[in-house]
Amino acid sequence: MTWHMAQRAQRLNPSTIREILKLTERPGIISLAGGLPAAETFPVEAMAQATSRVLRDTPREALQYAASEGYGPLRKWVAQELAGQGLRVEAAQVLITTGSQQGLDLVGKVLVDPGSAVAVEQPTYLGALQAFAPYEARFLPLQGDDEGPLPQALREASDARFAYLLPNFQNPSGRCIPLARREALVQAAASVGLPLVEDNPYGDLWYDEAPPPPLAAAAGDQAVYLGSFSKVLAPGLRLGYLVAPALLYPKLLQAKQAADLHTPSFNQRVVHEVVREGFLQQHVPTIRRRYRAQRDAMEAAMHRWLPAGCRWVRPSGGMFFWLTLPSGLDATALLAKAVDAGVAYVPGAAFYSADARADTLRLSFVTVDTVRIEEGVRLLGGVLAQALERMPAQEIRA
Ligand code: N5F
Repeated sequence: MTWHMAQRAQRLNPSTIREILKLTERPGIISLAGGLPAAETFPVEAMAQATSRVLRDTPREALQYAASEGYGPLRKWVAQELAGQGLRVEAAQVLITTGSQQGLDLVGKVLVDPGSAVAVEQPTYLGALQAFAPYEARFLPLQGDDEGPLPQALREASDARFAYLLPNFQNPSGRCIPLARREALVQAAASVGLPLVEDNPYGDLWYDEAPPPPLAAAAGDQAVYLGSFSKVLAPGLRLGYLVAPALLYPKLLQAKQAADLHTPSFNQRVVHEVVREGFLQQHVPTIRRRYRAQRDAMEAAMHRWLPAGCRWVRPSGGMFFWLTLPSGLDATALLAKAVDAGVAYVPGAAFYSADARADTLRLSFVTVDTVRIEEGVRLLGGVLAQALERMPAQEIRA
């Protein structure tokens, strides 16, 4: 007997992040790789209290199968929360998902045919590439600059089923799209009828000032918006949501029914119990303070330990530094040496849909404390310096 695999199975690829996470489970490795929130920020006490209230007050409902759309009061809470960011939506447009990663998969399932073009930033979130690829998307790289994709690039992508954009503290580059560029992008997309899929797991993690309103606030029915509880509460809950126009909602819902019937109702009720009386208003600022200090510690360490020729832009939010190495250095090739030295990162190449740049890498500043950030960056600096020494002089073009 032979198993004959579907065409799409060929396009299922291992996540570079998940593969590296396995390596980093080795004792002693300082992982600056996965975007793992600092475990110290997980609201263990609030979760414990909410869990016992849910089990005391609504145990049977919480443990039963439930609606695919999600827990009503949580959907309402999400709609109210988004209104505060300028995105006016009905609770009926909110679909609770099993992490925003599932939202990406559902979007691919409903919107992508084999060969459909999907416009993506360069670099972009590799988990989105991983989600869209099995539906046989053809990626259309969007040209951009320091402020994000160029409006003209969106106009030229009018054939695409949608443009996948990360306006706030992009994974991996850290870049935040300024207001004027957002307006120009929404206008450009509207002028050619290009729908937008906006992914925003990091919007609450700002360290200097709150980001401008989401694209979906101006784009209305032309956008699908994805959000997550992973970075403000805990990723192990696997709780996210999407907001979709009425035309798309039923299909996304049916795609979700086929995938998992519904997101765990127990988790939804516990999280609603945690957030419903404003817990995040106190909690999120504590995360911001912590991550701001960690970002600053990482930047100081980078100035201290990285060899000349390394470049980065300080992110004003999110979780990542995006590093460009002196050219000639290959971050993918150097990863094994870095792990041997005791530090892990994600090579930048994984974040490109085409023309991957080998001289880039992503460092998370949120996962480990400032002492280990300093040590991790020192180790990385050592690996890079050694690689530079071994390189013939003519190959270094910093
Ligand atoms: O809501 P959730 O937890 O499913 O988050 C998925 C997600 C969606 N969109 C963007 C832009 C994201 O950055 C993420 C989460 N990405 C992390 C990362 O490191 O890039 C988490 C990956 C951790 C892992 O694969 O274990």
